Amino acid sequence: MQLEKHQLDRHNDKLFNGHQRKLSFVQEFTPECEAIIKKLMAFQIGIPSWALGNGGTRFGRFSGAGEPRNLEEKIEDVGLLHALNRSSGAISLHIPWDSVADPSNIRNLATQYGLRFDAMNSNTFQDQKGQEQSYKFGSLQHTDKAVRKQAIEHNIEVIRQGVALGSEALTIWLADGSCFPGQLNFRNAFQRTLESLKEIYAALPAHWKVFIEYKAFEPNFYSTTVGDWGQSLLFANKLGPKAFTLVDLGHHLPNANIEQIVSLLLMEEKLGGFHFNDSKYGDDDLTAGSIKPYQLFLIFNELVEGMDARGMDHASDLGWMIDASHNIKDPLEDLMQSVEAIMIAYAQALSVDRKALQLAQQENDVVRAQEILQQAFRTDLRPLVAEARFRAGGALEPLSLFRDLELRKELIKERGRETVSTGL
Ligand SMILES: [Mn+2]
Repeated sequence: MQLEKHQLDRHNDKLFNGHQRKLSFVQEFTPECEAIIKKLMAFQIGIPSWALGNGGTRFGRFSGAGEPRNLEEKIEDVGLLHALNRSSGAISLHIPWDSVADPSNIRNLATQYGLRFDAMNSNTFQDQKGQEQSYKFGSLQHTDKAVRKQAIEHNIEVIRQGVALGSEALTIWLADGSCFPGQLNFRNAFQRTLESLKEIYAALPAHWKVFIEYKAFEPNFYSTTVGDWGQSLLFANKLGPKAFTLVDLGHHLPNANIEQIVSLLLMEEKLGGFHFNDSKYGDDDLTAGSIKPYQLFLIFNELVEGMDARGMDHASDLGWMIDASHNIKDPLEDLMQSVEAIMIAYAQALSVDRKALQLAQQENDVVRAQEILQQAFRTDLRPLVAEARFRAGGALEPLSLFRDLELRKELIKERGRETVSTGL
């Protein structure tokens, strides 16, 4: 399904005057408005192919309706999102769930929707039908060389498929670890994992990156072989300049200071990618900004500060992606909320008075430092985000347009009620 221009125009015309009034108010008090709008327009957030259907929990799955049934329909959904918000111009695939028989067709389809292929994701956390070796006791860390070999070859196959689609990065998240004390020799597991990663690294094309994602616990509950940013950084440093750490917001122990982690990884030139979501207890994979919007802002504050310190391009030098799952909301509506929350946090971080903050830090003026950050956080910059969307050809209010046009109903008409997304 494609959004028609007249549908967008009618929506924007109706809201235009109200939007203008809100925008001029913000412009009056935010000196850097134009620069912020330009940066917002350039900023694109990758949408994972597995977030377009209802994921459920390990207790059950309540199927949504009109879910995409194959990769083509997933691309169609991301295309629809992007047409609405103009900030979701990339899709991230998961192999083997999205294995492609004809990559050039898929590539053309994505181009039609203005989408590129973000990082490719491998999967050695579950066994596939007909697979020779089992990942029950790990993949790249496994004690049996044959299992490791199978997992290495899978990752190399993912790179091969990614090359055909024009992707330029591989994300490796390992479920490897142990569930009980004594099960694993930590050092040996680390070394075996490193040896396996080296073989995958050697297969990367020259301009590719590999992202090593860490996670504190789950599905293993005693130890995880890439359990935190320190372990990921160890791997990335040992592998070489194309290897980076990937931060997934939900993959930390409670109350971890993620903004500090981000700041130091940027300093070390080893922050590669980001997975946005939100959580209250663990890897809850909730809508970005739904639980801790201030933390999201503080993370962006460090991202902007750290990237500017290195002269990095905000839009292209890191891989930005959502990694959430949807249990009770319409996946497309949920993704629109996540993208909006990310854009607001980014806009607010861009509006921080950096010079004043540096001065306050230098003079140990703690009160002033807090005031500067909270001034940015408490200023409603939604009109700037809407203006960026509008100028890029999107909708002033994507969510209301999605509802007004009853787009989910249309998708159900096309695809049916009882659909299950591949991989879910
Ligand atoms: Mn993730």
